[in-house]
Amino acid sequence: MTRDLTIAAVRLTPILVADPPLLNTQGVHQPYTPRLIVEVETADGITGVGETYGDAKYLELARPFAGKLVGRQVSDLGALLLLADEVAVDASRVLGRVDVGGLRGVQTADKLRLSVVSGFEVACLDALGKSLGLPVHALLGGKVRDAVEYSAYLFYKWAGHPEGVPSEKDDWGAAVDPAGIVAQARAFTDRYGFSSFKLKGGVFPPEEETAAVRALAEAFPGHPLRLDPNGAWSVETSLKVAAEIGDVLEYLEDPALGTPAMAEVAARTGVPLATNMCVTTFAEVQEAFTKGAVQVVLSDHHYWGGLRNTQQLAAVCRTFGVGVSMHSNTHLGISLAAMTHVAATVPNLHHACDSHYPWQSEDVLTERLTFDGGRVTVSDAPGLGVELDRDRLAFLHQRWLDDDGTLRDRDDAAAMRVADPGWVTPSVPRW
Ligand code: GKR
Ligand code: MG
Repeated sequence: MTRDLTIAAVRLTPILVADPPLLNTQGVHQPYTPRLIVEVETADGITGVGETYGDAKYLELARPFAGKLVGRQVSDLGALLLLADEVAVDASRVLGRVDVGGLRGVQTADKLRLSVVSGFEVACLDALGKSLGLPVHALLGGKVRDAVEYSAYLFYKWAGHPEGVPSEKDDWGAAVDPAGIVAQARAFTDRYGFSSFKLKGGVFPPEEETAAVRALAEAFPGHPLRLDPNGAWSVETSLKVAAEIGDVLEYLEDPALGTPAMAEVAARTGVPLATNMCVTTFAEVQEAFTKGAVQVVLSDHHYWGGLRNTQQLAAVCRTFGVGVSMHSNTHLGISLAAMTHVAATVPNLHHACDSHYPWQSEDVLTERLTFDGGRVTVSDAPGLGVELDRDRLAFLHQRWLDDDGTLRDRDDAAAMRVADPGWVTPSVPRW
């Protein structure tokens, strides 16, 4: 049977999804966060789905990019990156080191484009897989494992968003001290079977966060633990923390900001350092690897430009003897499926991947992905193996339409100012 893989239509649906009040060094997650759902439809009527950041600056790029795709083949994946170069980036959208959507290193025009491309690449792979009757992992060369392990992503957290702020309730409770973090870890284990734990730090003074890690080590002896303050510490503080809790850490994630500082920390401790902040593009690899600044790179297929670039990053890491795993920001099931497919193909994946998914009570899928023993089973169904729930998509899009604009650009500092009007994102290093 001849298939027509021509892209006949592309649909972009910005949505707002509920997010609990998770604390980080910038502030707190706002009650609803923007995501963009991408649909690519072939001339044969097959639809592939993708997901990426949904803030205005991404949407502004995604719209002209979508126009350029119509008439091309869903199999034309290599061209996506070249096509993206044709889409102009408004320079005023390119921020400095701290990106409002999270902490992902230096924000450049290229990175903005790559984050947009990733949503389209995943949608094209999904459509291609469905057309050919092959799972996405097969299109990427085939899986080397049947399930992908994820870590419990622990956050300091309030019980709820500030009084009077429209939000969805969650049943995780508050976690603002070691006991709260251990209780949260237990809930993650009970609900999903996770056995490795990452704590988002940079929120409280380092001694409180090291106490939380110690408490986790006592509650879960021998389990892999990580602490990630998003570059909030000086080199000396990073070294102090490494000396205090290095014996129970699998790795310390972005303790200090930038490659030179990370290299200094790495030179003076035996605790492995991981990053999703100082190696976020291929251009940043050389300096970081030759200086020995990082021992594990946490790829994020969104800002690395998709699943194929993630595989290339894994090969570069393998070449240099650097570990690779996966970073996550707030995301839904389409992205979790995409992460799982690519992770399944990476031979040198030796650390559980990060995922925010358990924090997301809402999704756009007919069936949520599940964690069993902390793992997501790699789907062998055609494409990503997920199905869009159009009613949910419409509902979450309506929320986006109804928003007066305040939530459409994620801003954790602004969300924190609702509770603490004097809040400004601290300059780093904070401690
Ligand atoms: O969602 O608050 C958050 C995280 O801090 C996120 O923004 C980071 O990008 O999860 C990320 C990380 O590992 O640095
Ligand atoms: Mg991180």
